Amino acid sequence: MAFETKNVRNVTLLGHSGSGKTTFAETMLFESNEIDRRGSVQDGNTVSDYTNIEKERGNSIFSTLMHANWKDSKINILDTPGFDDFVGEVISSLKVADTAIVLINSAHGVEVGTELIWEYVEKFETPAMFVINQVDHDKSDYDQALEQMQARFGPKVIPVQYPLNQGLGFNAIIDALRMVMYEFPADGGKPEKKDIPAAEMDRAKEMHNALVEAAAENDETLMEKYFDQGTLSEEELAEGLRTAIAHQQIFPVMVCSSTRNMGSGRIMGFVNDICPSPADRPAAPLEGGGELACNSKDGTCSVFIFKTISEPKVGMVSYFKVYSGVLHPSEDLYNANNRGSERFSQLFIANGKDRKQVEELRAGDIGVTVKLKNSHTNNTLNSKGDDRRIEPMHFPEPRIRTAVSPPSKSDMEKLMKALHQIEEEDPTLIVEQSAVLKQTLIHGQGQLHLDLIKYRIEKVQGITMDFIRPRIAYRETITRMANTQYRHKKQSGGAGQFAEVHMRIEPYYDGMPAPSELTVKNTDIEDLPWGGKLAFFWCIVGGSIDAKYSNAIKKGIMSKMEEGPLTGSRCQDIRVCIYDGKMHPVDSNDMAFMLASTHAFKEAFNEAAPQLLEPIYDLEVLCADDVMGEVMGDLQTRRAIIQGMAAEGHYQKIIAKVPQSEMYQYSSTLRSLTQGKAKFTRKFSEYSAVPHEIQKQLIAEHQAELVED
Ligand SMILES: Nc1nc2c(ncn2[C@@H]2O[C@H](COP(=O)(O)OP(=O)(O)O)[C@@H](O)[C@H]2O)c(=O)[nH]1
Ligand SMILES: [Mg+2]
Repeated sequence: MAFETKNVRNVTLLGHSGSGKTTFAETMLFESNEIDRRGSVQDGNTVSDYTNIEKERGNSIFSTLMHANWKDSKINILDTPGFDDFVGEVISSLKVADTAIVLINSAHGVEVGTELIWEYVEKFETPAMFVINQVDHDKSDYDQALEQMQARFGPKVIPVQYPLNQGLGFNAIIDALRMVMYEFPADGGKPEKKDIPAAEMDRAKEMHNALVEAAAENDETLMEKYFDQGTLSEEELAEGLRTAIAHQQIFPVMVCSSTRNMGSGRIMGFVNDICPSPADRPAAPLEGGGELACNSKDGTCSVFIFKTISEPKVGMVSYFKVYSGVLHPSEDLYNANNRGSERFSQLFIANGKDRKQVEELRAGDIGVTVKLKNSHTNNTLNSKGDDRRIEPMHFPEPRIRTAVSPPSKSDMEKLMKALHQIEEEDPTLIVEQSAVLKQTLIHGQGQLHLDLIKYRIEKVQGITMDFIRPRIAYRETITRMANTQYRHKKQSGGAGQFAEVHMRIEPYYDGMPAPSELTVKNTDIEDLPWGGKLAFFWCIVGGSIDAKYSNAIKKGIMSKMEEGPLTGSRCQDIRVCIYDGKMHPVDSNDMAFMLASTHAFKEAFNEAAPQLLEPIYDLEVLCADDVMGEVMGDLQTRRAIIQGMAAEGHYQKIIAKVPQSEMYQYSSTLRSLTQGKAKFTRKFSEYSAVPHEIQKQLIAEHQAELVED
């Protein structure tokens, strides 16, 4: 049976690792009879964490699609991993979700992972609600969690429920929307509806009134009714909440114990009654302007692929959302990103690894297909005649990198193939074969992210892959002027070679005045492919060198600038003036002038107080107050320059400049220093001078390498 758009609910479960998302999903599937036995994260048998790697580690790494039928709705559930190493999975889930359900661990309150996720919820403008989970925990503190949520996410955070008796004895929830108490049997499941105990009535009423006000606040007719009647009917209240949630005017808070299976049914009921269907969301923006309303009746079919994963024996599995129209297995679709045609010959709905074939999927619904020929994440496929492209997802810049050393030359090809396959599935992984550094590098979101890629390569592909320290792309420049002349002369039988070049080199900067004492005939300011500039000035008067050799002379300089005199790194920001020289009517040629200028440049460079430059990154660390000292202490050992500190919510934000060479393994160090209570982003900022002692050491290392070669 296919679900109408208005009966589809797409929710994604978000939250700090360990808040209980996967367990909560399992509970929803059990309560809606999708499964007849509840697995647990400990036993490694949940529907959501179905891959071997997740079972082994005991937490989620990939987002998982599931669904639960509840009342009129098909609730599509995307469970996500909590670590920010896997933020790509959060982004793709938020792209297609219409409600974000943010889980809060009742014993911990707002955590770093909650903060991170909230940034994305705000960015995507996704309607959101909270579930305070684990209220059965002996350290559960609902009031404190709620207080932190309101402090951090604002007064739109409005409770719908609270636990009557949190802690080990938990078995009842007070519901201020329905004004009832749900009392659960010892093993959870379907609760009994009871009157709210007299002692709780004041608190429940106060909560109810706050809800009514929030629901009426943005709707004039409801507001009038509320003033007239002093209250709203359940249907009016629901109507007001529906609008308010869809427009992110309120973030309701529900309560649950996932392990005891207490509360998930009511939450699904709330999702069914109150949360937006895909048709209640703004039309999807299209690339290149325009938008696409979610409509199964009038629209032609458009489908967006938000995730792919390769499965042994099956090959590529593609997860998609139907943005418009109705998708049938018989129809040919056209990929608007690469113009290819595709047929979704089998349509599935999924509960983790279990897939069930369906005959159609309507606008708003989420499904799975296999064996697409040439369609990838972020592609849109349309019925013939349309070339709509849904605005693609954007993934964050990598935060860490490592070099990879393969065991043998013959395995290199296999390794690259495996890496590229993972790269295809995981848009936050970047594989780079760097000719400059002579290394294969992988860039990702954190140490855990990279470690898991290594694990997959080793376990699944059987290739051992070691991580080694990546080289640094240093740069070389000069700090003062130097003049030099070089004569290249060769007379070994046959034709001789002769060229003499006199050059001045000096540090170059934009807007630099013309050289004194020289007559500039021609200027050529070149943007170097690796950044920075070469200003090449031709200052020959009286024809001591024919202008036809200027190209060869410049080439000679460039060849040395590509492999700098100090450490073989690239040179930048240098002005070279060619002001004199000699040529020979027979023995001079391009080659001779090239060699002469290369040598002249190298000599001049070494006399011009050369300076190594290193890449500097802008680093932002967000950490809890109590680990601030550790984070700062560690930064001091990394030659960091602190730019600023500011409170953000109950976290501290540290902004610093840190040399790339000092960032190695920062991700894992930070995690262990702070027990996961910190996160960071980094971005390339600029090149700056390497301290003298380190420069000496780097030059010595380069010399030693040259000798070895
Ligand atoms: N006491 C208690 N523990 C829970 C509850 N929900 C989850 N847990 C436990 O918390 C841990 C993390 O749960 P998991 O579902 O993997 O969290 P996720 O990382 O958010 O997916 C597991 O040990 C669960 O058994 C709950 O409601 N109460
Ligand atoms: Mg999980």
